[in-house]
Amino acid sequence: ATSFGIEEALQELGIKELNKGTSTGSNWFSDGDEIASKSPVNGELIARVTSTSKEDYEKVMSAATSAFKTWRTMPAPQRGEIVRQFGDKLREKKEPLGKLVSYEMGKSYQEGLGEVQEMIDICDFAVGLSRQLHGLTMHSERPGHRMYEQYHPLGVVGIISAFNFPVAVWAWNTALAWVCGDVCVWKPSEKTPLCGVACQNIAAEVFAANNLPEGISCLINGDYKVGEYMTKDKRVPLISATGSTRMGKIVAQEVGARLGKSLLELGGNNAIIVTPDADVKMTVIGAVFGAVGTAGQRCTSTRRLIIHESMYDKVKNAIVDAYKQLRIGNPLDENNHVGPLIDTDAVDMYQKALSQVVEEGGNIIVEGGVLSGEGYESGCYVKPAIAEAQPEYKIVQHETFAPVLYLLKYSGDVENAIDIQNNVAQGLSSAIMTNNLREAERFLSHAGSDCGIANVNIGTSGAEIGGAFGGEKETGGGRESGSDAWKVYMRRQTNTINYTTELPLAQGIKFDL
Ligand code: UN1
Repeated sequence: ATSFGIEEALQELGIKELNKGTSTGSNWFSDGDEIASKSPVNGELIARVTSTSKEDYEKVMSAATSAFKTWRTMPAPQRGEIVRQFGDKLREKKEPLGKLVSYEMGKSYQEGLGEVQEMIDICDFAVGLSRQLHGLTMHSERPGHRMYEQYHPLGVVGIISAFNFPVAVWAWNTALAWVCGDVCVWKPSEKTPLCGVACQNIAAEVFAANNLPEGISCLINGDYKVGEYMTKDKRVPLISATGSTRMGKIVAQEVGARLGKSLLELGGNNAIIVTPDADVKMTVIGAVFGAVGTAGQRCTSTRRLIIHESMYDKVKNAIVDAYKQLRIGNPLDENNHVGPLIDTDAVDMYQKALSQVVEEGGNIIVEGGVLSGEGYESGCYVKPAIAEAQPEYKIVQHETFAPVLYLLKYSGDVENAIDIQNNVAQGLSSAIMTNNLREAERFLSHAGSDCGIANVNIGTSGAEIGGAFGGEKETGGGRESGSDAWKVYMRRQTNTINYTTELPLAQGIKFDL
């Protein structure tokens, strides 16, 4: 861990050998078992973090609920000012934090920096938003009455995030929730706890400098059992959860059972449709980055290419050629394109997917495999693979969080491709490569893509923060980040005010006393 400036980065982020939550110095409490964070880059132990017991959780909740009382009464633009300062701190810490993301999670350093950039961008967005938490006014049907609506803070927002975007997804949620007047309790993935601690340290510094109460930002650590404290807790009106569909179904049921709100951002099975009018060069860039970027571990990763038969061989050859250029290795070394998978369990799932596609009749055209030897000691490095398959194969219908790309062929009209693309359980991201206006518009029409994200001449991954992010069907239906996604973090209230001396009833009802 002495190379690539990791030691310096850890030091700058306040990461110690054992990171222990206490009530002083940083806004988290935890005294439970230790979680070891091992880097998939080289298999080395980076540091340890204490997990949150039920008792610690109660301390966290009382810090959060009492902080809410102060925070909710602060004018939203002043809350925006705190988020502005947080964004500035992230600018200062961009390099060490990007490095930690890369080292703990395994994505390339460039992508680690990109993730911190998303955090900075959402802070800027939230600062502007802090002056735009608008409700509507409407005309009352009664004389001398005024009607309007306002948005009030919701309370404690629980955030459960995944390993693959260990810092950005928290920021999308927390930056918006903060300007909305909420306080947040965050459970990062137990696979990337140090990213959580680093962000918590940065946030704690900003809150302390502004004499704000402990508890606006809280951290809890552990596996799903710790997440369950929140999902079952009535004091948490909103749970925002990012992760697998399997996890999302459990969270939705637990939160739904108490009629809480959940914002779910779950699995994808994202496809790019390649039409007869596609620009092949652009298709290759979009598809290859989409399939192998972050080692295929984005929820927006490209899993399926649906290629028109007239273009099939051309596109296939171009992509196979592009895969030959890929350099797999240490993600901190900027010469490499593809880093490791998160852990050896992920490697197993990758291998199972490759054997399953063959069992189902698929044809592997770019061989996969686990790399070994110098530089690959962690056992987490795999070769991006490509298989020719059929849309209905079980494995093609399934989201495998690894760099496995399926080539599917369609013939005839673009409608046939849209059918294939929609005919999966998930509905996150989708794309079409075409220069044909009619095809593009059909893809975007009511009868087109059923996903939350639909792109033209862009791949499936790499969405900007300004749009609402999320998807339909088993992706969970939630929207995070830009547009009006902030509304889920607030409660809406309709207000009617009578400024007369009469009390007329609505709907013209007569009730004479
Ligand atoms: C995720 O994989 O959970 O659109 C989020 C993208 C990124 C976010 C992905 N901006 O690929």
